[in-house]
Amino acid sequence: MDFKIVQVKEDVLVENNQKAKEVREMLHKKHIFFLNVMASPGSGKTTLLCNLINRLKDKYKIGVMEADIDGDVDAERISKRTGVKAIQVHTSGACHLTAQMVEDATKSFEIDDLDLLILENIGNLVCPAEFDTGSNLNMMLLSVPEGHDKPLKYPLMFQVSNVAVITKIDTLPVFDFDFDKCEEYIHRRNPKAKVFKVSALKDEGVDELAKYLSSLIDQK
Ligand SMILES: Nc1nc2c(ncn2[C@@H]2O[C@H](COP(=O)(O)OP(=O)(O)O)[C@@H](O)[C@H]2O)c(=O)[nH]1
Ligand SMILES: [Mg+2]
Ligand SMILES: [Zn+2]
Repeated sequence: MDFKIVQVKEDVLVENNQKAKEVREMLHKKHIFFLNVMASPGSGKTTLLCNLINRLKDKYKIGVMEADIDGDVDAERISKRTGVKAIQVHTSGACHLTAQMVEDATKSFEIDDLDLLILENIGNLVCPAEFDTGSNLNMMLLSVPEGHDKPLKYPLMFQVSNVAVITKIDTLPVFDFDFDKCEEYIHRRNPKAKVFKVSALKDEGVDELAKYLSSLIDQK
């Protein structure tokens, strides 16, 4: 019984990896950089994305996919605050996005016109890490209120993320968050991960992150 469940899950992941490869190749041919943003609910994904997009939108044509189980609030927030096209992708109950869902969603854009495609994945530190979306860069966010121990508890999320952004650093005075420990735990999972510290609300550290992303997008 248990073996059967494991086997089905493996098959699903193999199929998803294949589709992710196709998505990556399709976007590569069109010179589109695809950024996948993952984190828990409320860690500041949409707020940071609005701030980043406003810094990048003059240089790049950007499209945003907002994934949620239900509701359109984040796509509306992005469109209102940045003016870029944002679409809402509903997962019909699923707590992660598959590469097939990404491929379907890209059809809502004039895809050939884009330089940068951004996905705000479902708020969840577990299964989005298992499902390759076809992205060029996985950027995960960990907010100060969540605590510095999260890389110890959610190893795969930190392992598959090229960039870890510690968000809401303006709240440091009221939390016992230890940056050095956090960075050490992140690097235990992925020694190559780049770590940034930002407050999207107070506009701290976002410029540095935008410049780093820009340097990667320019290489496409
Ligand atoms: N203090 C502080 N709050 C923030 C910051 N970024 C986001 N928030 C707040 O955190 C809450 C969740 O933010 P949101 O961007 O919707 O998170 P998401 O669910 O990950 O997309 C909102 O009330 C934001 O105003 C930040 O840098 N500092
Ligand atoms: Mg959001
Ligand atoms: Zn899931």
